[in-house]
Amino acid sequence: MTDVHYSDNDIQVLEGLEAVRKRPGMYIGSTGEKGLHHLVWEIVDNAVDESLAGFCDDIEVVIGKNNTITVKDDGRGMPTGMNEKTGISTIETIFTILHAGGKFGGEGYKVSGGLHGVGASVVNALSSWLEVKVYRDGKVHYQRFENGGHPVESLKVIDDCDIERTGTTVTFKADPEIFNETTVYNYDTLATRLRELAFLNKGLRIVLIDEREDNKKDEFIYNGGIIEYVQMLNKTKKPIHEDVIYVEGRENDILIEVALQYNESYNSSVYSFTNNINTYEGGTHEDGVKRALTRIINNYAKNNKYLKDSDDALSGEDVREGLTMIISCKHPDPQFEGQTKTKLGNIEVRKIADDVFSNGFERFLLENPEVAKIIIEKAITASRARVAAKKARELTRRKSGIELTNQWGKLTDCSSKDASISELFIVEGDSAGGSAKGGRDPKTQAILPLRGKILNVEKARLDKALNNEEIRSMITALGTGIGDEFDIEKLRYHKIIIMTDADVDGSHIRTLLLTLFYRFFRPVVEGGYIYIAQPPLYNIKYGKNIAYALDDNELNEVLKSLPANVKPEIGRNKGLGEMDAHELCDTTMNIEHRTLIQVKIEDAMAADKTFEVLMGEEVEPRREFIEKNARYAENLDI
Ligand code: 0RA
Repeated sequence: MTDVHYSDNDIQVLEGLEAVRKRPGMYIGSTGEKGLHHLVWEIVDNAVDESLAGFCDDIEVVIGKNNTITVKDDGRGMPTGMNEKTGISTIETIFTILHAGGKFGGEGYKVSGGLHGVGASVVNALSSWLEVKVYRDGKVHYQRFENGGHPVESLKVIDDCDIERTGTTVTFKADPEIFNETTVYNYDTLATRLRELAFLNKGLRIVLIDEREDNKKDEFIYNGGIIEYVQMLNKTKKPIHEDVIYVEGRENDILIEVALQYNESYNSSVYSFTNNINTYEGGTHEDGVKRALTRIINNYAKNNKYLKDSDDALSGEDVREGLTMIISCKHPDPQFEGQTKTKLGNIEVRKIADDVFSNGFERFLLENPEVAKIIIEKAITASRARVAAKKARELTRRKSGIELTNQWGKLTDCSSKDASISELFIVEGDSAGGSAKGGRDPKTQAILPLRGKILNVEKARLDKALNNEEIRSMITALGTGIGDEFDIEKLRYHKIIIMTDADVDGSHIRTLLLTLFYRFFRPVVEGGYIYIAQPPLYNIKYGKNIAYALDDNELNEVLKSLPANVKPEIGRNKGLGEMDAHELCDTTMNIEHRTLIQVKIEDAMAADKTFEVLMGEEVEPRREFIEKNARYAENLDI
């Protein structure tokens, strides 16, 4: 560094960068893996800003063999002239003076001023070496820094290039003395964020190349921007309308973009961004859009008679059930607040986001009444389920002490308190309940009889079903609570066995129970705690013996296996209630002999759909369902 002349100004500069090396955590959060990747974001953000300014549409990030990082863009190229204030080149100023970067960007939206925002000089300070090349005016400008940001020599021209070619390339090597845990980059971490940046900046092409792994490469370019983002998020879900709804608008240089699509799930996935920064804590842009969504859906539902004036309004939660939504705001002067500085604070944005979204979304609903109907019906269902869940929660919460004992009067509990060996048989009907009580192992098997008929005659929706006392006693027996209070750790039985008759009524009750579990106790289903008992359909008597068969196949096998001269008598089991305790134990409950079917989440999901068909007012789909399930259709009257 003999050819570098230090002025007073330079001394100040180096003291600045020295401060960064002394307390790196203050600038990049940590010197662990997260801090290491932070260096990449600082440099990438500058390139994305150039894209936001409208001058760059191609960014390439290369992880070198030795864990160097190169970020190359095709923007205008950093300014190569002298800086009057510092007396050194603008490029050197950007890379050596703390917080200098932002002052050279001029007006416009910026990622770089936001969450990271410490600037290129911090990356330089924490690097063993850093090189910058700028392609501008037919020349290649170059400067190299070493040992935490010391210029090796001043900016110089090292080559000519095509006059058309412009852009900036920065390469650096994180200093292992600073990043003493690791200097190895994680491909997936980089890929995830770069993909996100590509979604948030439609048309911007971002390439990631890993030279450590045989030039492994990903290219991210989304001409549909956040519309494609929503499509990706919904890829593993089932959308309930085909097209993603997209709204955009601008007021006073503040740009709002919203993309949304509903899916069959019960969760809401709303993500918001400002200047490409994920505002995890939300803020005024998110508030404005959510407020507008609730208002517009309620207005539309009332105006189109989906809701009566006397009905309760749909809540924010109701209209966001199954919603996947991305909100992107671009703001020239964003104020980030909150614990992690990821909450947008600018108050004017609330109204702008509300105005932009409500105008666009209202128009969409008016122009697409079929989609509007699907969305509104989903929200109304959500609202009913919410009210029902609240009621059930209150009812199960209120029961305590004596009341609880009464409530559990129907439950014949097992003596074991160890959930892992305890089983709850949910049995249809009192008489089957009686047989089950007689045939159980009292240590591990609990019996809860349900009065099937009550459920069956009532073409009940779920909310009504939750008013049903039988179902409430089941909720209490499970022990988990419901809704916000749900706690899978409190589940009292690790096998919950639905034992219903092999007829339409039985199938109907099973469907209702599965739906109930799916909607309100999903972790119980996901945990594999729900089973279906398999009572035999046939009994085969021969001489003094009896055999059982689950279905026609088994029946044939049993018959084939019998000795030639016996004359078997084949009986069809009508219901669980007709089996005595001994029979029920032998065929359906005894761990040694029984067959259980473990319920998978897909089964419960299917039941949830079937529920609509079975419980709905329309006879035709119900008849169709029953015809398809002809095995059970014998005793049916519709
Ligand atoms: C300010 C002005 C100009 C370019 C840039 C910033 C710029 C910075 C970076 C950082 C990474 N890539 C970049 N590309 C451009 C140019 C202004 C002009 O052309 O007059």
